[in-house]
Amino acid sequence: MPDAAVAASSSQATGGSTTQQVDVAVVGAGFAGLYLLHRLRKAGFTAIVLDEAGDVGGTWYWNRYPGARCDIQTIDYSYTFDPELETAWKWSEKYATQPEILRYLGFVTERYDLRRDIRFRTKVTAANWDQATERWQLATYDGATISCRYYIMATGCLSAPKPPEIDGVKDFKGEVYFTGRWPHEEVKLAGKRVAVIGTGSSGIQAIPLLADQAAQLTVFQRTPNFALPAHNGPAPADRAALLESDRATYREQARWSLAGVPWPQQTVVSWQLSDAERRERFEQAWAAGDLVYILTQLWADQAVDVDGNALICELIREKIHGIVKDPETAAALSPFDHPFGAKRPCLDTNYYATYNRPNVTLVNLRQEPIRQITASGIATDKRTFDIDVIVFATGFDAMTGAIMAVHPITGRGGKSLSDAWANGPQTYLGLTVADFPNLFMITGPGSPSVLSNMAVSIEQHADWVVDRLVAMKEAGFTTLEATQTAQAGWAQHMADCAALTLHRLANTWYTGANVPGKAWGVMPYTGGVGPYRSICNDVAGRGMLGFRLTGPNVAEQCNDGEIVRLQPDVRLVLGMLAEMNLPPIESLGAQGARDFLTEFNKGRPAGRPVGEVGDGMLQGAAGPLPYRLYRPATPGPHPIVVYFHGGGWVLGDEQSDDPFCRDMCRRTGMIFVSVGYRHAPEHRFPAAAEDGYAATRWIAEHAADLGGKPGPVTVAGWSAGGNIAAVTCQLARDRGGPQIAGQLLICPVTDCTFDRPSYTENATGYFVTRSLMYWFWDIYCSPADRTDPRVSPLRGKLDNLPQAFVATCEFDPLRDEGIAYAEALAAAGVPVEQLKGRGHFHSSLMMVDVVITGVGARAQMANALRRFAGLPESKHEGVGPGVAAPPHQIDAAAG
Ligand code: NA7
Repeated sequence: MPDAAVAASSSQATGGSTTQQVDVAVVGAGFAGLYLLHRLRKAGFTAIVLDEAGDVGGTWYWNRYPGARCDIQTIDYSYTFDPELETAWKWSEKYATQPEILRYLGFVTERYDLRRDIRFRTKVTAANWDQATERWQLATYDGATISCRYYIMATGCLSAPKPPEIDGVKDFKGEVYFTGRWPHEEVKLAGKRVAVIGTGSSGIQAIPLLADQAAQLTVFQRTPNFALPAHNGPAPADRAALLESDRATYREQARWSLAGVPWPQQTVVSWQLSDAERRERFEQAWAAGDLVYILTQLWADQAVDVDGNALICELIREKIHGIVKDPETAAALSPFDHPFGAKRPCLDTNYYATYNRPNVTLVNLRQEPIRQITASGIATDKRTFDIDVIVFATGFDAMTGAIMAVHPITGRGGKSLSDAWANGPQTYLGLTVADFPNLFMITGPGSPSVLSNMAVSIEQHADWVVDRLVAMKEAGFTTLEATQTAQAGWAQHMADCAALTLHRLANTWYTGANVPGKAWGVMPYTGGVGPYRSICNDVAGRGMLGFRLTGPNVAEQCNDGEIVRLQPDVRLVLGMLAEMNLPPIESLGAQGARDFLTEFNKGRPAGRPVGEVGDGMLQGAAGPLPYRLYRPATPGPHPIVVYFHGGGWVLGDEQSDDPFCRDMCRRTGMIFVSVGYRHAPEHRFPAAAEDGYAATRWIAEHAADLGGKPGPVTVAGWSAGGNIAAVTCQLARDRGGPQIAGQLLICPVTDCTFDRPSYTENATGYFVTRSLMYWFWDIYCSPADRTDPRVSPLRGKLDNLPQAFVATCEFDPLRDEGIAYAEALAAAGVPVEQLKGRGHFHSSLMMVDVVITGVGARAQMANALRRFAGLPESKHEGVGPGVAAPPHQIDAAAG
């Protein structure tokens, strides 16, 4: 039915009962549902909001337990769509209590006259897409039905409490409460023996207040959690002043930040700071009482690197031991099994100190699991506790629970959402699901949601959805549906993002691990609020990429594809480079380009410490050359890797790939000698190649003097350095040594033709451009010399060369010539392993601690080097993100 006709008859009789007809039905009257209703109405849609609760508030309607507060500062945890609303409401505390937040949502409801389109005490029980009318039919608990063009689930991420999964709950004769379904009337605990099961945010907020009231409080803890003091009070003056000074800018920065709160991105890495400096930063964060601050502002590697993270864990454990007097209790409260931030940390008020009270006991379920709940209390493996009241703070079936609570949701062709999500939620952008036309989720799985300030994420989603509905209406489309390609691409991008973080190392409700039988996977989008916003905008800007749109009088539109094919950190790096609007490197001249590279390298994180870094001179083909040597901290002598830096035979020096050399030195336990070979245009072909060969010979001859292991050396190089390494192997074979044990070629230049597809596909946009490569070639080598194997090793004789490991990157003009070289080596009988960096660009594998998704590839390259040198492989780190598959052996061609 066309929408105009629907609007004309808002209700229709069907089989004796009445079906309400609206453009849009929204489930949930919390933060999201209220704002959606406001926006939908303003955009001219008829809309209704349905909620099981008796009033507005969503999660804040249900979670009334003592101590319930938000744990994002309230000045950030607010609507921002209307500046007048912002000034009309004043929060009384840094972290508002549940009653105050509920009052705020009530205030918003009245201010925008929302109540008249909200149906309370209306539980939606089923939703069915009717292909014939292209409308959703919603069934409700009381029998009323709703027909809508668009169905939006604003059901919240933490609104379906999970059952306690403990035997005997029904036998208990005392009082039982769930934090997520706390009664409206006062719960009297004075004089009672109270048990709390669960020490997540809810338990940790409630426990100090329950301890105040109860005669005896026994806390049953399965997993200790990290909690930080909230230091609640008035909003901190500095944050409030920042907001007041320029509200619009503050809000805009929040929208583009990582977590939805405007804090800058931290750039200093932990190993650049002394113990004292790290402690100072930590103390400042502890005093700030702000989760987003401590999660993002200590050091840049805290959320992505196990070692950087462990430093924080240790400092927090120290705090716990400082507060809790009984050492055994302090130890039991100290988190041990997950990185800080991988499980939702908590903000508390007097939580740890509560365990110093005489009426509070902690039961460590890791040592004595609960056996069962009995009529009179709780029995563990070791003891029984007589209890009058049990408070379950056992959490939620997060992210998907409230969506799946409407059951069944049936999409195109009768497909049910529970079947579609049997192996975990599959979405496009966390907003839509393939095969479920016109269904939207607000902050659904696959969006930043619970890893962000929900207020910011909710507004972004609601705006995006309503803007799309308006655009569709204007263009005459009536249905919208994500494609399978787009959805699969999003799943890949989600996995790439998650692999960057430490969330994979914790069993939490983020991953579904808290619900028995639930599929495991990091459900929220971990790539950050700002990047996510730009992706959503990109989808719209690129003709609704990944969506199929249809309408009665318009041609179907489907601009299919994946919205992000780059690794997430590569996307950020390239985005930053694009924003810098740099002139093409080739326009700077050779010296200008060298200066640029020096400046550019100053901005990268300092490489990690190795045993020793020293400089020296070696003998090149036509005179002395500088080198830089990286020695492992382990006892030597170590096998030697001769390394050639990148830079198109024009740029760079023995120090310019410093972070990479350090990283590989640490990973391999081998000496890296980075060679400062001569550059063009001062020294054109074959100077660099001849230097490479001469330097390798010199290093092999002087291995013992360098503290290395005499015998065969290994060569490695990136880009033009990869070219030199490959050429060196050919020259060493033909000129009687030195002996080379193996060659690691990273994105190497191997040939002088530029007609392979990667040169066209990646001609621009990925930093190393086709035109830059032309420029390098022109400076280094005249056309007449280009087929010489000393610059185009692909044209050389390839048999009897050392075993090789060839790494290439997907978005690199040099990709295909690297692959061609690997294949040609294999065809010549050389053992070759190939690694194809999916979603990576030419510099990815060099950008240590920046392109973190390159870590898996670096681990594999390091193992290859160790193998070449006859060392045992170090512990395999698994297939890192951005690596299509474990490197595969190319079978040597028969004969
Ligand atoms: P959480 O964070 O999921 O915490 C639930 C707690 O309950 C957690 O400590 C669980 O231990 C514990 N739990 C769950 N089931 C059991 C059983 N069967 N036995 C013992 N202990 C159990 O939920 P919250 O309500 O506290 O917080 C949810 C979010 O709301 C919070 O992160 C904020 O974002 C707001 P486990 O860790 O699983 O071992």
